[in-house]
This record gives sequence, C-alpha cells and structure tokens, in this order.
Amino acid sequence: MVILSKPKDPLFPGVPLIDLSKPDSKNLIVKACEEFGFFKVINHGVSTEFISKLESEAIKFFSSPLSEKEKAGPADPFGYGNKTIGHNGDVGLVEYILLSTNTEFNYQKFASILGVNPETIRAAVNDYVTAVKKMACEILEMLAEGLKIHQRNVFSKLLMDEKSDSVFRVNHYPPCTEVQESSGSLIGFGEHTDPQIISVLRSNNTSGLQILLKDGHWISVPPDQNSFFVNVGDSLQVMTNGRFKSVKHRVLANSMKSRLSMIYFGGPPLSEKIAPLASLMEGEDSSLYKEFTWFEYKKSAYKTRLADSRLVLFEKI
Ligand code: GA4
Repeated sequence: MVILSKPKDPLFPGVPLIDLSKPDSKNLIVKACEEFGFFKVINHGVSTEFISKLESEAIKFFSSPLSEKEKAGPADPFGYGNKTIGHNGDVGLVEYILLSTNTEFNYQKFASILGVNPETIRAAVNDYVTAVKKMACEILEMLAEGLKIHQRNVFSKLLMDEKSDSVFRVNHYPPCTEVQESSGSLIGFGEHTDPQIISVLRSNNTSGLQILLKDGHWISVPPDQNSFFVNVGDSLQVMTNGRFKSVKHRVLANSMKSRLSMIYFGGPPLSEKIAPLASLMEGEDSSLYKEFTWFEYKKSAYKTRLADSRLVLFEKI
C-alpha cells in the first residue's frame, strides 16, 4: 500500500498588510482587527541587527543537547519547556523559552548553557523586546486614533506601565520526518487565543502558523522573516466590547524545515481593570463582559486548556 502524504496547505494570500510608514494605516488596522483580528506589518522600524542577534542566540540554545537545555526548565511558567504547554495536559511538537519582560529575570542558566555572560543574553532580549514593544505601542496608538478615542495612549499606556505584565516566548518547532508527515498534520502548538492585549510575532521563513477565519476555515499564513505579524488578544476584545475579536491560531509542525518564532505578548499591569471603553459602548451598561482585573483573568486562564474559550467565563449572560 502506498501512503500518500497530505498535500501541503495552500498559503493564504489575503492576510491584511499594514505599512506603518503610511499615514492612512490607522483605518486599515481597525479594519484588519475587525475582520481578522490579525495582520502583517512592514516598515516596522525594528532593527534587523536586534532580530538576528537574538535569533542566533536562540538557534545556539535550541541546538544544545536536551540534557543541557533541561537545566533551564521546566517552564513554571517561565524557563525552558519541551512538548508540554501549560499545566493542564496540552502537548505539542515544540520546545520553547518563556520569559517575563518586566520583572528581574535570571538569565544565568541560559547563559551558562550558551557559554556566555548573562548580561549578553539580557541585552539581546532587552534590545529586541524594547524595539518590538515600541512598535506595538505605535500600533495601539494608531488603533485608538482609528477608533476615534480621544485618549491616544488608552491602550499603549498599559504596555508602557512599569508594572505591565508582558511575556516573551521563543518557540522552536523541529523539522518532521517524512514518516511522521505521512500520518497527516501534526500539531506544533494547539489552537488558542492569546489572553493579553496584543501579540507581536516574528518567525523565520518556515510556514506553520494558521489562523481561524470568521467563516470557520483555517488558513495558512505565508511566513515572512522580514515582517511582523500582529494579533488581537482577549483583553483587547473586551476593551473594544467585542468589536475586535481575539483570533484563534495554531501552528502545524509538519514541515521539513525547523521553524523558529519569537512572540512578545503585551499585557496590562496585574491590578488593571479590563473593561470596555465608555466611548465604544452603546449605553452605560451595555458591556458584554463582567468586571474583572487582569490578575483575575490570568488566574482563570492558567486553569484552562489551550483550546478552551477563556472569555466565556467573563461574558454577561
Ligand atoms: C497562550 C499565549 C502565551 O503563549 C501564554 C500561554 C500560556 C503558557 O504557555 O504558559 C498558556 C496559554 C497562553 C493560555 C492558557 C494557559 C496559559 C498555556 C495554557 C494552557 C504564555 C499565555 O499567556 O497564555
């Protein structure tokens, strides 16, 4: 019997493209957030030097022996993780590093595995995250303008806050063999929405990322190592009272090449109340959601499985 491997998913040509250098981008960003909760950004201003420096450190780290990498794990939630995602039974063909971007993070274990000074790693992460955060804030300010909200920094101030609870993740999806591929699609990172406000992803040129369209179809996002991909998180869905939807996405691991992605998840301070902005509600009491703080949401999110809808628990009935 001949086992035919599954044909490769065609890459979707319709991902909204936002050129940050164009003044009319704010309206296009709003449209993309409404239609897809997802878009691609060019002319982003993040230096290629920062990207390649961090990418090469990540490649070196993931090429180390597993026994070495495990010294920087398990991810609880920060550190090195392999196949296990979260604490509720999710697994995927992925290894990763999860870091907190604002609290003092100890890079010692990563540095000794890489044979470098911890400050070298700290600087590489900081340079990259600072630049990506700046871009995320510019996008959020354009969004506020596009939504005709008077306070331009209504979203971005949450990321700029020194207590912003933001996270940084580097995912490595090792290449799959032909034998594995013949059995169909393999999950690298299972379907989920991101709990934070905004997520900014950069990957190498290997495909794998898929997003769920409103019509229920999964589409494959063409990779582009020179661009960034942005998605709406659950908190932004709530702040816009459901006008923007946090996009469901996943990563398929059935590629012959390894995929490396780096994602900045911009979140609010733990004590921040997450609620629809007054100007985006019809009447004073038309919020679709119960009141909650980011701390409460996060605590509840960490009890869920990846594919669960985390916002339903906070929807008004
Ligand atoms: C999804 C978005 C981010 O990667 C993340 C993930 C987190 C984790 O890997 O620890 C979670 C997941 C994410 C949502 C539900 C819970 C928590 C794994 C999981 C099963 C770092 C985040 O903030 O939420």
